[in-house]
Formats: sequence, structure tokens, C-alpha cells
Amino acid sequence: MRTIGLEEHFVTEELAGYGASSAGIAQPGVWAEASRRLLDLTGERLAGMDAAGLDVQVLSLNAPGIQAEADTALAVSRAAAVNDLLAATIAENPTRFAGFAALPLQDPQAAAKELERAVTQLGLKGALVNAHTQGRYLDDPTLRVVWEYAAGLDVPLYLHPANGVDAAHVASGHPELTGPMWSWGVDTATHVLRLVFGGVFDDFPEAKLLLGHMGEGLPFVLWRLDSRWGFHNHHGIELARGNPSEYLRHNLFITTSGVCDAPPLLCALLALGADHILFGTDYPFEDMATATAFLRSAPVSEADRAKIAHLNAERLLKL
Ligand code: GRE
Ligand code: ZN
Repeated sequence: MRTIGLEEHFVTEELAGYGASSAGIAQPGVWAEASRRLLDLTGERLAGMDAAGLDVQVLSLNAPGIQAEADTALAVSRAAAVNDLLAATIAENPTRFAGFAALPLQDPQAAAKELERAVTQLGLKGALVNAHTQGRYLDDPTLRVVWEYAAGLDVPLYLHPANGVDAAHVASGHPELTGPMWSWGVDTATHVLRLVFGGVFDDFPEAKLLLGHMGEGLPFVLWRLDSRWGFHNHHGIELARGNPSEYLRHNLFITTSGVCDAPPLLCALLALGADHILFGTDYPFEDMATATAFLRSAPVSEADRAKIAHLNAERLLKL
């Protein structure tokens, strides 16, 4: 079955330094191996895809990427350069790769224009955003222009985790809780709720948000969000769709990246529906063959498996 992965990371020598702050979250040997694999685009990566039966990787710059750059002008020039390189890589292997753009969100207008250039001139399929940009989240009013362009171009934004601005006090004294095992998922789910309650999807009802890691726990809590939203002081917020789950069912698309387990997949299927679940591996932080084996054997119908493996990606990304 044709299989397309949506969370497939790479890095360049020039940009590898941005990820150095994440090195402490992994065991040293594991980090070194992942770093080596991130730099390889067409060697071992293609061989691994062949071995795993992964036909297409939709490539994205590894977290935190350009967003960790404090110099706005440098962020703008480096985002353009890495998007050019990504497009050139795809042009050499057009049947095996597609890509999500990196955006210099430090400059919202420039980021919107870069998204437009990446989609209309470079053929990229949307953009991947790693958590906050210098402390700014995607519900920030200055970033509405990026949503405006994404909605206008009809491309998704993929929200990927990265280290937070700070660590929650509840994790104090527990550095093992900071990183992809726990805090990144909580932070990313919270970021999504900022978008819902911050009105992004009321301003852009057809905006499409991709989320990895089986939806970062959100599919599990739809009913409780609605129930407690009904109970809460709304602090002046009105949701055009009424309940938060309506946005998560309509605007949210999730990938299986980094989660090779049937119970959360079945939860997501019931909560969001088969049209909103897409395959991803989280390479090189997860093993491609493990991910494809999970997809092949997951207890879902063949019709749903085909949607997850490729049909949804072909529709959403116009592949
Ligand atoms: C990820 O993309 O999920 C990831 C990183 C860095 C370290 C671990 C990890 O970007 O899972
Ligand atoms: Zn990832």
C-alpha cells in the first residue's frame, strides 16, 4: 500500500546548532546517531525508506529550527535558504520526497510571504512550526497574517513540539519530564487550545492544523473539554462553533508519528474520524520500519488503513 510519512526530519550542517539545546534530553549515543541521520537526505534515508516500505517522506527541518534564531534578519534569510535546499532535494527525488517549509515567524509579514513563495514557487506543501517563536505562539495577533496566507493557499500548518520558554514548576527538580517523553506533548496540546480559544479558527474557519504524536493526547479529552467549557467562566470568550471539540474535529488533522500503539489510534479514529488521521514516523527519532509495521498490522479496516497510509495525505497536501 502506498505509504506517505508526514513527520520526517532533516537538518543541515549550518542549522544543526539550533537543535543543540535539545541534546540533553537524549542519551548521548542516541543523540549522536539521530544527528548523523538528520544530515543524510538521500543515502541511508532512502535505503531505510525502501526497507520499511515508506514511499514518500514529507520532509521538515528538525526542531526547533529557524525559530530559535534571535536575529530576525538572519531568520528570514536562513528560512529562504533552507527552503530552497529542500526544494532542490525534492526536485532530485520527486517521487520520494515532498516538504514542509520553515518559516521565519520572527517577522510575521516575511513569514507569510515566505509561505506563499514556498508553496507557489517551490512546490512545498505547507509549513512546519516548532512550538513558540522567541516566546510567541501561533494565536498571537501579529501572526494572523500567516494563518491568512495558509488558509488562502489552502495548505496546512504542522505544529511540532520543541523546548518551551520555561519549564513548568510542577516539573521542578525533574528534568527527566522535560522533552518528548512528557512536557513537549503537554505544551503542544496547550498551544493548540490557545489557537481554539484565541479565535484563530473562528477567523479562518477552513484553516488546517496538523499535529503529530497521535494528536498529543487531545483526541482522548474531547468530551471533557466540552463538558468543562460549559462549566467554566468563559472570561469573555465566545466560540463561534460553541464547543472546543468542534474545532478539534474540523480543523485538526493528526499524524501517527512516534506512536506505534493501537489503543490511542483507535481512540483517535473514534474521536476525530478516519479522514483526519495521517501516517508519520518521526524519523530519525523513531524507526521507520517499526512505524510501517504498526500501520500494516493496526486493527483498523482496510479502507481506513488506506486513508491513513496515503489517501488523506494526497488530499490534504495535493500530492
Ligand atoms: C521529535 O521530533 O519528536 C524529537 C526531536 C528531538 C528529540 C527527540 C524527539 O525533535 O522525539
Ligand atoms: Zn518530530
